[in-house]
Amino acid sequence: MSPGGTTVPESPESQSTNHTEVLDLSPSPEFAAQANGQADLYDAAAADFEGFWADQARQRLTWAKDFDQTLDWSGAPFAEWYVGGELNAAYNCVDRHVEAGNGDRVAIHFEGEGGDSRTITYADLQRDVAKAANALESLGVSKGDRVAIYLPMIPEAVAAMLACARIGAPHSVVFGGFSADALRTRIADAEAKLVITADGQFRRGKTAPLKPAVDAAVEGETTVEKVLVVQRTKDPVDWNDDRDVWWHDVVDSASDQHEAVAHDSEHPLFILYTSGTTGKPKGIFHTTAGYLTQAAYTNSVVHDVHPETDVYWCTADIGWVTGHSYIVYGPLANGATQVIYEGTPDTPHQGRWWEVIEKYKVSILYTAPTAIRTFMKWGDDIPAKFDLSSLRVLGSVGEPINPEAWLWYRKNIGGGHCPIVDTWWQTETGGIMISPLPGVTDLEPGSAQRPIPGISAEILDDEGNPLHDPEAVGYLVLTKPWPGMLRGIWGDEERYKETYWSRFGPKYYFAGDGAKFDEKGNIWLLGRVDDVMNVSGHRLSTAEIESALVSHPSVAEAAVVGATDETTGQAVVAFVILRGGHEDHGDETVQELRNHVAKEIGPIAKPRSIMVVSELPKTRSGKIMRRLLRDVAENREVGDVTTLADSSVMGLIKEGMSSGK
Ligand code: 6R9
Repeated sequence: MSPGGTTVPESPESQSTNHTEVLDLSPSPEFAAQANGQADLYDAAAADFEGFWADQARQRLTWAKDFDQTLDWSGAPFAEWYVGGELNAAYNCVDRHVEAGNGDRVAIHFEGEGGDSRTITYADLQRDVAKAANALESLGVSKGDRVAIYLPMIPEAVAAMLACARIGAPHSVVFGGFSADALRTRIADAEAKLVITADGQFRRGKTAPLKPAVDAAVEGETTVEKVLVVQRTKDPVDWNDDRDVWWHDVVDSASDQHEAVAHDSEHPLFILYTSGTTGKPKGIFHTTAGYLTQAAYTNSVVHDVHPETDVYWCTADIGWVTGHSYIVYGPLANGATQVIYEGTPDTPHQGRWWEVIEKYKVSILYTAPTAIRTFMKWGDDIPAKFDLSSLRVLGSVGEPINPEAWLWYRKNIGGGHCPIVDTWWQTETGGIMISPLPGVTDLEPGSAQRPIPGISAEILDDEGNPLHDPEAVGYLVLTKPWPGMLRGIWGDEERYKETYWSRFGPKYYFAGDGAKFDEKGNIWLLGRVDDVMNVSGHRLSTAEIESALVSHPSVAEAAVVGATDETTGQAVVAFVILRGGHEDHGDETVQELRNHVAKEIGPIAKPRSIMVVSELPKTRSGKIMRRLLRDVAENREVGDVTTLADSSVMGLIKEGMSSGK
């Protein structure tokens, strides 16, 4: 985060439209009456902050040993929540529901891309998790060991995560779309002892291999001792007898009885890598009790999950934090019934999601603006062919949802009546932080609105003064610790302090997002202020993609920016300088570099466009001025160039573009 040098994005014109004049966006009395989240929660949290969070933890979770202290902030910014307490996260997500007589309740309706499906009850899940935990222990995993998980969206991914949690072995889930190199770096940073993967996955009607990436990632010197492989596609795989073990050999034959020992409240639950401002991904780590409390609480009051009656579907991948908090830990802690879908939204047809909703009578849908904008593009007639009347709550996460997409979502998916919860949060926050409560809040399309009960936020100007004037754009900060907060960056205490708790001093958590209040006091999130992009709700760092580009033999220098994109929110646009002796072969060069990035990081990071340039705009201190490149990428008049070391550079770049070079 470049303090002082950050630019807060301007708020797009369209966001200011006042739609509430024409639409009634207050909760219906029927909805309000049955909602889990009631207005008195705000008062309770304001009156007694620690008491409020203590109640949430005790009411929502089952403890093996009660805690003595709700919050210890004496070592700030390192927090401890629920000090002295002990519990097991997997027991809370599975066993206790069976013990309460709900073993027959469906935990997971699994729907494969090709239409294969499996129904997993809580009793089934208990056996699956126990077996997996026994298998992991037989492979030498014990409390404190790290386990990397590189799996598609299949029920085994949930069982694997919960088995780790049960043992107390922090998991590090790596998104299945990441490359072997990305996986290798993450394995090395966490010093993972075991990797859980699959032979492959189904994508767009075809199989895509996963195991070769793991083979490459653990080749040579590695901390990994065993690779546990789920058979999903049955495609042939290379096999190392000393290292590789089939899931169906060791898990299926394991005992379905496994004792869930209690872990300390602050025992690490998982590490999840996310992009930072340098090329090195940050291992955000979360601990057990605080994280689980916040995941369960928010899933209840924000998504309004009623476990006895709702069918909930969060469309995120398990490799992102949304999949952790709102597929695995939150809904399962609450004993909810949910859908897990493996495939893409347009296979075998563009109505696939709506078909899934109709089939399972999904009542709560949680997805991302990028998906909604894609559906808008495909046309209203597609969802109109399906019965979506079971839906009663819609959610959005990952990036700002523009009012147009919000209104389309409400009308075409939500039947014109479902409340939409636009939920702002981060990998670091562990759970939802800013969002309407669906039974309480008068909705405002495009705004995440206000901190949920128990959470406090402010917007600061460059000097750290609170901004309350409507439309004044500043930086979002959180002003109090919260149970689900990250406990640090794995192995790097300094980076944790410096990244989150130094920009505005140690009292404020700096989120890295620009924000403003409107005249009604709603918070509008305006995108990242650092060098992190948000493509389809996925965080990518400019530095990481730049280093991938520069690792290609023909590239001397690269600068990457996120340009506004109608569908994906932002798109990766790269500017490269070729090395001497390497000619620009137009399309061919561009394609080669795009593929190179996909190979180095993953297809998600592939630049939408790459421009070959002769110079990059830099300040005198040599910092690339991405702001100016963003102007070019978004076809705008180039802004202030006075701090450039060489002010003619932008002219050269623009000229190169118009001549089609
Ligand atoms: C959960 C998740 C975090 C960043 C965050 C912000 C953006 C997420 C948003 C939103 C506006 C929302 N973001 N939700 N921006 N409105 N409702 O996405 O975590 O992958 O760590 O990304 O995503 O910029 O800082 P993560």
